[in-house]
Amino acid sequence: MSASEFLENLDVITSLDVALVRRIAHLDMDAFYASVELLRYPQLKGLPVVIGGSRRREDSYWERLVKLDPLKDWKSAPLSEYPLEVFPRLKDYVGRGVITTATYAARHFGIGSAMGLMKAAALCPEAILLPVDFEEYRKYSRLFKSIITEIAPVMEDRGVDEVYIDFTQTPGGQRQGGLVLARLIQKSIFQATQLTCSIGVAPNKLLAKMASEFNKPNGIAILYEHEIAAKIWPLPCRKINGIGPKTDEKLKNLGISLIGQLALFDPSELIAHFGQNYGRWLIEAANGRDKSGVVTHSEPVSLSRETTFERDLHVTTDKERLTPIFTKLCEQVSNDLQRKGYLGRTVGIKLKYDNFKTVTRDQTIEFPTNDSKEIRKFAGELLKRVDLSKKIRLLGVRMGSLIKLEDWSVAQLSNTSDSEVGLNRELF
Ligand code: DCP
Ligand code: MG
Repeated sequence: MSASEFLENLDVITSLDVALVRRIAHLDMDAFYASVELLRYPQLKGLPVVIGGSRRREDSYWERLVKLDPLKDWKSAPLSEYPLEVFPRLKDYVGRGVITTATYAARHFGIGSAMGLMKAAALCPEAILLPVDFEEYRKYSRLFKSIITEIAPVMEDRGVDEVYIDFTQTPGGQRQGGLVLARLIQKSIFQATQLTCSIGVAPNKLLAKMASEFNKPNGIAILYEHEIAAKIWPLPCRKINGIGPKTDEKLKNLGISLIGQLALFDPSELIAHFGQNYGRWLIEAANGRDKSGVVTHSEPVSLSRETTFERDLHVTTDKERLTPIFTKLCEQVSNDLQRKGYLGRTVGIKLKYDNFKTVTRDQTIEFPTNDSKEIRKFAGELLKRVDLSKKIRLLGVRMGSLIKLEDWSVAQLSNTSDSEVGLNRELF
């Protein structure tokens, strides 16, 4: 190649990255439900606030507001003008509700997700309690995700407030380990929603998920492969996404509490305890290795509905209360399936007894369904397979082995014989 030809091609040559390093980001919104609530009640910023208990009702504060100032037209007043006195406090809560999330100010008191509201009240009685408003959270969830995909299109949706993003081929994704792109995304989300998030960028999803917690809230952490020993190994095993409380307990019994200890543990012993698949995965994970890709489109595996009762119920003495609850759960699952366009082939039930022990039962049915009566029938059969002598505090219904309605129609059609299909074609 001549010098002039070389110069002409220089643009092409420099734009070809010799070897793109795999860079994956995990983004997680900060105190998500609480932060969305604070958008409408900015007067609560900096205060301990927890979200949970009941669902939001438009008029829930009016009575108190009118008492406070009967002359003011509260219905047309902006929510940001509601005085602090009208918001309910944790100390006044009675019931079994749990916390979905808490502001960072409330977390300083030891309050966190999944904690009972009454337990939290003992830790911070003056904390403000706001009801949940899933519709609003879903709205902001869609909004922040759409902002991300405008900038970085390879995104995996992991639920209401978290996503994985493949930075590898995205402009800015390689610069400073992904810092440049992470900053741009963080800033763009804030500009559009006033919400903050935290981002971890690492060689894979497993490490990125851990890194996104490093500088929470409103932080970015960049992790390189050569830092695994220094930054990942000192962390407790539970920090690995995929190690739950039961595995953690078993690992502790083997004298393993930190990821580094797990990484250096005898692999054959781990496999002996946890089986081939999970044992090998534990070793890979502890060494920060994860090949899983960023999946841009995914289907739900199952759909379920469950409810915790205000007081524990007994199947025989509380039959009149339980039966409609059970039927309603089946109807809700059926509605969810229909709305999302799925049929399910596995019907499941879940019961939590008054001693908190949980049991599940399921059965695979011949023809997939989304019909509430059928689901009710099969779920009812499953109830006969569990111990109903004890009181229960939670009941749930689940449909698994989902298939898309249109896939099932196609499968049905291709299962029919040629002559029938031919006949159908002629008829239509
Ligand atoms: N959530 C819930 N029940 C739980 C945990 C979480 O309903 N046991 C809901 C409320 C959270 C949202 O899911 O706002 C996201 O969960 P996170 O674990 O990401 O928690 P947050 O976003 O609230 O806080 P963080 O800043 O720690 O991410
Ligand atoms: Mg979050």
